[in-house]
Amino acid sequence: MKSVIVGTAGHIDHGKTTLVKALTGIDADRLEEEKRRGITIDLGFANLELVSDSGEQLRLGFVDVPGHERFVRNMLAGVGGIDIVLFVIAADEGVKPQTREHFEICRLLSIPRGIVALTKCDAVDEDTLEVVRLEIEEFLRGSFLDSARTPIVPASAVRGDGIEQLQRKLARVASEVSAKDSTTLTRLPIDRAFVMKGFGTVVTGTLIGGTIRRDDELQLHPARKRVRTRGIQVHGAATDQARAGERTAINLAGVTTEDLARGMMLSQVGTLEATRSIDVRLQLLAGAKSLQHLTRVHLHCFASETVAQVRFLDIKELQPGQSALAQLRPADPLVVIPGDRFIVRQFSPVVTIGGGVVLDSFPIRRSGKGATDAAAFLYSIENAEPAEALMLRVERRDTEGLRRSDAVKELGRTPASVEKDIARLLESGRILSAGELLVAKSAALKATKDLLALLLEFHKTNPLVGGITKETLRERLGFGEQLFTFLITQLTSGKKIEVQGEQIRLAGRGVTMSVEEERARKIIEQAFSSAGLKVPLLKDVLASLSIDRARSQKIMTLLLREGVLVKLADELVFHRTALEQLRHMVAEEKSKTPRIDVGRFKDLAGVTRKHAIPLLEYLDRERVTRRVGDLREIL
Ligand SMILES: Nc1nc2c(ncn2[C@@H]2O[C@H](COP(=O)(O)OP(=O)(O)OP(=O)(O)O)[C@@H](O)[C@H]2O)c(=O)[nH]1
Ligand SMILES: [Mg+2]
Repeated sequence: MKSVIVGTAGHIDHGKTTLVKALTGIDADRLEEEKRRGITIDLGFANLELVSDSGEQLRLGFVDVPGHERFVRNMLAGVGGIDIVLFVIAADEGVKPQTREHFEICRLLSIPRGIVALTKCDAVDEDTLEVVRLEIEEFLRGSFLDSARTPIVPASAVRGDGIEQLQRKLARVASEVSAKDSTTLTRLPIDRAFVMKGFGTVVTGTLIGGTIRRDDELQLHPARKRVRTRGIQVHGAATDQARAGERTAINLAGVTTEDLARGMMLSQVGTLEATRSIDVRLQLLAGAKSLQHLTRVHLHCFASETVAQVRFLDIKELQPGQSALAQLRPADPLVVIPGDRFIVRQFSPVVTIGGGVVLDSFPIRRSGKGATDAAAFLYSIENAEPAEALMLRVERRDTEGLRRSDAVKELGRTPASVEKDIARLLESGRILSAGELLVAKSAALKATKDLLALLLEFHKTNPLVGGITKETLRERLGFGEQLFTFLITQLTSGKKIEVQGEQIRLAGRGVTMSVEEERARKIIEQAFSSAGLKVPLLKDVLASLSIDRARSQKIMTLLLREGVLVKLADELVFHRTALEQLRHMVAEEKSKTPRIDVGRFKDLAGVTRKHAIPLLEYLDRERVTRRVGDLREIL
């Protein structure tokens, strides 16, 4: 069955609640205070099942809103998820201030369709009714409620006029609007939270996307809490699942009402996140004052309400009736996805001044020139098709790449549907997949070029070094682990580079050694590493080799450049591990005595005086020790 949400709108006392009751039989004023004062204060709910002319079964959920100007914020909490507005204007009063304000709100929220009910027609004569009808037609001309597609239905709750006709028109419009999609990401903006005797914690809201089933785990935002769906009611009846477009009540486990409030959001686990900066297109109403950069406003999105600062991207001030790109910085984090609509109200006095559409709920940090790039990105993403929007988001990350989970979070779409677009872009070769990371082909090519250029440069300046270590190369390029590993794997299999242990070199470059030379290198290294600090003479080690002097010199130079061996004096060479151990030993000695003399050092290191002096001088240079007269202070 198709489910559609109908919201009332209109000035105070124009007969919204009375009309909902006449249509559904349900009194949506549920608070004692509402009944006593005869006005609506907070949202009320009702439901009705209808059959369209073509036989389609329709389930209408009604959200009845207050008309009082002081309760517009409550009206805003309910109007966010509606598909059809039942726009109520009393025949005896015509267009009044909240008729205008509610109309602007519905227009800014881009509510697709509506029906105009001209209520209290029993209170006026035929001529007056006709005059009011003309006034309303004039007021709505050219808008989404233009009389060409939106019927104006005269009604009287007292006499019962127009009620059946309204039901028929509602059924027609409801069958024409596109239903909310229950295959999208699940989101339930919470508009009420309370304890129900015998059940526990219950929240209600209009399910604006996806499906919720019994026993589902859901994420509560912005509290970052996991909750479980213990029971579900749709339109007051228990059910196993709620689908997008349904007024939904959920009995939650794992949370108490203290943790809950209107404006919070339930979503599918592990997909969405609340954000503190949102890039938007902001539209200012023609009747508003111009809006300055950095002004604070009240921001309403679905059931949430917070204060936010407005930062324009490419202008200083927004003129009435104009729109511009802006970044909103809400005081409280909220969950929004591209395409979501919002309303802004002046900070004080509080009146509706505009609204707009979310373009990017996770903008990339920027300053200075970056602001222009951000504006360019938003202009291009504003009207992009879904797959193209993904492409633009991958591109803007350049060599940093976009993680798949971030793509889901940024696009606000299900992992499955994002994967479909990823598959298409991968197939067309426009993006590459490096594990979790998506990188634009152009960025990957640039990264490859940079990597090869850096390697070439390295070989030129280090002719005697076999290659650069992986970590050094990655750090110099500033690439993330995943992209780097991906490029190295690609370039290795493409025989552009060679990897040996931790070293990378351009194919065919670097220092190449014969088998004999390799063996000699190992012998030298081994001789010094096993000797510890009691090192042999360099000339003795070299003499033991089966290769000539020129070649052994080359190997020595290599070992010294790579830092495997360290030369402290002409014939005095140590292995780096021996020196590292010495440093530790000396550092530990500090706990026993802050200063040592040469004698103590000789004992400690187990070396002769001949070696002790160069070693101590080395430690001085390395700032492990400092010479103080005949002693060494351990630093
Ligand atoms: N004569 C007449 N009176 C009506 C009609 N509809 C509503 N009323 C009366 O108008 C008053 C206000 O009606 P409500 O339905 O509470 O108006 P509302 O638009 O819901 O008001 P708020 O929710 O406070 O904005 C009540 O006294 C109703 O009895 C109608 O068709 N004819
Ligand atoms: Mg009411």
